[in-house]
Amino acid sequence: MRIVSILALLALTSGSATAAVYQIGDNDGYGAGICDNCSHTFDGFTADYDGRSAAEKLATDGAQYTDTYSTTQPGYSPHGLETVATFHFSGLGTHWTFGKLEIDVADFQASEFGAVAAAFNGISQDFAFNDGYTKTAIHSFVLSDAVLNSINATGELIVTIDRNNSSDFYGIDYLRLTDFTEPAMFMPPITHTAALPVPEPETYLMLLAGLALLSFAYRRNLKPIGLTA
Ligand SMILES: [Ca+2]
Ligand SMILES: [Ca+2]
Ligand SMILES: [Ca+2]
Repeated sequence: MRIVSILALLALTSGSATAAVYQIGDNDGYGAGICDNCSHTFDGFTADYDGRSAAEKLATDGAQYTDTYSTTQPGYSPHGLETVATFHFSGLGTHWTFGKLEIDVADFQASEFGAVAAAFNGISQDFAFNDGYTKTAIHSFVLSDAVLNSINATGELIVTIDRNNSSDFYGIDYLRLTDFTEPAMFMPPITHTAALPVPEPETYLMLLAGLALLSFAYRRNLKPIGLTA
């Protein structure tokens, strides 16, 4: 009950702030319906795989880099000679105090083929994933203060994934940026503390009987003050 009261208070004091979600790519499983955190069906011999919708091919926000394999790898990619995938989130406003970027990828093998050089608004990020060949995975980044400051300064988040120092084959299904401006969103998941056990009727009766016996024994042993034997 106390937790509910705290949540209600937060809801009242948080005004109309709401969390916003910005997404590039439509999470359609690389256009092939491949589930999250499982295995893909691409191989190195058909590496120009292209599962983009017409809208994704025409996009300028970076969706044109989703659903392709291997993304921006010259000679094996539908992107020609491009070596850098750029994802452009715009219209983000200037109020960011917390943010999370989720990216759904396939087949990252950084240790085996070299890590890509990734950056958020030019600030380097660790993309050295080793999910393994044929594996899809969703990775999340909590945005650093430097990245948040850069978003607040520009209203944008530009994600770049540069593969010039990597020969890794990989794919990208979607990127999802979430703006947690709602104070209640910062609260950790509610954990319910165990309630004191409620005695069952039989236990309760036994407890009462025990108390009565104790009371009787106490009265028997009680001697009036001032009397001596
Ligand atoms: Ca798609
Ligand atoms: Ca997916
Ligand atoms: Ca790979």
